[in-house]
Amino acid sequence: MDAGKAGRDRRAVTAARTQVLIVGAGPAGLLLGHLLVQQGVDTTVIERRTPEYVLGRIRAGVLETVTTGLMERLGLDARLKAEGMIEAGFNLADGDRLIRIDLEKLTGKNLVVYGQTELTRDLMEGAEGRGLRIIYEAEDVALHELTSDRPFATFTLDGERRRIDADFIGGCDGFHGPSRRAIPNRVEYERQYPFGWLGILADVPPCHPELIYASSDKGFALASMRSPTRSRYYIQVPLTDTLDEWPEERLWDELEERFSRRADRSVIRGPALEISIAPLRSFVCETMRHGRLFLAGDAAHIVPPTGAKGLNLAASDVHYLAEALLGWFKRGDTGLLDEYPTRTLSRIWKAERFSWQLTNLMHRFPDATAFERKMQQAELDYVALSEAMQRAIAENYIGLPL
Ligand code: RFL
Ligand code: PHB
Repeated sequence: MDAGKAGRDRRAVTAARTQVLIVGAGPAGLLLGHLLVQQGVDTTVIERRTPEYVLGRIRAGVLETVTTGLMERLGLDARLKAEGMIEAGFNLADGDRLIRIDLEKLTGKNLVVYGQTELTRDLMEGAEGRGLRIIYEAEDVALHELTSDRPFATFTLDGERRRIDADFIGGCDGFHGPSRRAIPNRVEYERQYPFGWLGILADVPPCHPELIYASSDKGFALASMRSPTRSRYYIQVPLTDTLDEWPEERLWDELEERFSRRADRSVIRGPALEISIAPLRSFVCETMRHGRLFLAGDAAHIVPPTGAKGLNLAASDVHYLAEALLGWFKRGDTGLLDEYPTRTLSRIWKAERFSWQLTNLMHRFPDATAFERKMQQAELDYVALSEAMQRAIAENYIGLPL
């Protein structure tokens, strides 16, 4: 069954009561939903968009063991195993120099390149057969009575106002969703960067077998991939730039320059399947719980994509949250629910630090002083010669243990 068909099946809208109501059918909401229904907890997901819209967003590409492990636990990893590309290492480029971070040698572990879109598709397509209810196109979601033991959500579907009562609500509705905003007096930390990433997806072979994060005088560039025949590239652009200013030829020219026009990273051009611009931000909402509402994923935190951590952090939140909710449903134990913010924030802040550090190291900041630029160069020189530095980068990049 295809994900689109499930999305429009109005018979899905039967529950006026569910044990866990999840807002948002991104990776966080879908992973949480599957982990709960697998253990017999009645769960409903409400999503504002259509399944096609959710699957049309091109985002993450690099999966840590925490994410692939959850897909394996759910038995939804057949395509991931068949099509995911193992990344044994990645590269930091600095002008002509290529510094290889050998993940397998330095940590004994590797990563998998598999698009967030494909992971989401696997989770969506697996939903109906496993009893995970997903209600798409739910508009104007509002959360109520969160500090009571009977929280509920209201929303509009096909022009009709509906209500679903629950024992708990999972706020998995991303950075712009209503869940975090429903928490009064929340404590938040934020840094905005003075640039964004312009991304292009194209059916051309990748310019290099491994990812390359490049620091160049014209700004940062990233070469990534989705398959041996599909490439994903990003360049740092000023926040004020719009897509109109980046016709495809200009973007390919820029990529060639930022990869130093070298034969060992020569970009192959092709028509774009998707082009988009995203701003870069670091953000943490430390108040991840309000009564019976629990936040997970981008609803609670954002990292700049340089460390490839966003989706993987969403997966680790969900790991902790599913464990805590199952403790309550199976044993009436509230301990892990109380500990959820502390347990998950400890991992979040370390991922925030790493993503911030790699962003600072590899990008050109418009207001950087000559001294700060020298510091970036000295740090890259140090990384190039020090195995200890490379190991520190590698152990963060593959993901710190849960
Ligand atoms: P999502 O994916 O934003 O999903 C939230 C869902 O909630 C829905 N929603 C609502 N539903 C109902 N009512 C409302 N009022 C709602 N408001 C919103 C939305 O429609 C959506 O379906 O959050 P989630 O699930 O927490 O997942 C987080 C990840 O998507 C995100 O962290 C990653 O994409 C970040 N990221 C990367 N992460 C990695 O781990 N590795 C990477 O390589 C990586 N690369 C990236 C990235 C993010 C990028 N962008 C565009 C910001 C590359 C880029 C360019
Ligand atoms: C991607 O392939 O989209 C990707 C890879 C690594 C990152 C960010 C995005 O750090």
